[in-house]
Amino acid sequence: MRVIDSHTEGEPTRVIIADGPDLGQGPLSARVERFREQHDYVRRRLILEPRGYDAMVGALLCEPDDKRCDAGVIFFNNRGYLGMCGHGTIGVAATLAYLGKAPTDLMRIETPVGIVTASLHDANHVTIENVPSYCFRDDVAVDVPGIGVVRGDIAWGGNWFFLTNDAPCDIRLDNEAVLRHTAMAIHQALLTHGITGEDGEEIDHIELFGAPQSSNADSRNYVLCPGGEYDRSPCGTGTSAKLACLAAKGALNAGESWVQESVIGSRFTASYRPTDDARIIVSLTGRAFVCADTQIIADPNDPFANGIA
Ligand code: PYC
Repeated sequence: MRVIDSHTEGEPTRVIIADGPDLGQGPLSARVERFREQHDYVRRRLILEPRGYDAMVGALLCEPDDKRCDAGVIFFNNRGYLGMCGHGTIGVAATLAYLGKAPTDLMRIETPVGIVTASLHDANHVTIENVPSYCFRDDVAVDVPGIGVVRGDIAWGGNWFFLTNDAPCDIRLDNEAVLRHTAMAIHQALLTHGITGEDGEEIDHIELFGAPQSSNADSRNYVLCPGGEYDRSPCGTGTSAKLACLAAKGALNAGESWVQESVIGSRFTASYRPTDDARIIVSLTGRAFVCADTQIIADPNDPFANGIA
């Protein structure tokens, strides 16, 4: 397999551009199931050590089912498969630009949870428009063992998020161990108490907010992803979920700009427009940089060819 690695505001994306698994045709949601059942070793080979590492997100480009789209994409990580991935979509756009294959106008990309668009301003700056986002429940109290009651909102931004301002410390990289412990405990408490997204879906991303460190940002976040790693970028789907909650509370108007800082200080600039059915479409801009163009080798005698499980 040939893969191109990039990072979007610090968060890695590994795009398979040749010799990936053939998942056939049909809806992307069905193709994800085929990936999971028949080719999961590809996910493990690319993402787990020794060829990958836990923060990495993979992307398989495929034929779209919806012929209005330029491409389809399935995102995956160290735990499994993601509905959408904002930083990953920016990484895919920068990768296509590196390969000289990016459409000059708007790219329409099909994901298992809906269609997104990406437009390149140059080789690195990309604006994406996400799937519709919404706040599902606000001000939910969760009793977290060892921490106490934590209050937050539940929102969809292409993945399910629990968003809380009850961070135990400043959102800084040198507090990462405490932030991770808190977010993991909240995730476990949500599971224990059966608190879910719509239709019983697992809330698998936890987002802690605090004050920004730069004067021209609005907020700083720490996002725990499924699989236990934190997002180095401000998380595209997490920023979308944040804007859905701000919009629901009347705290941000359509078209107003929101600058979301990540725990490492990188940033996305976002805004939204409303839809007819009380959801919002978030548009966000960030930078991605290609950092490797690699041939993945799996020696048949290598006991860790499919990752260290
Ligand atoms: O940017 O949406 C995102 C994302 C999800 C998981 C990691 N990054």
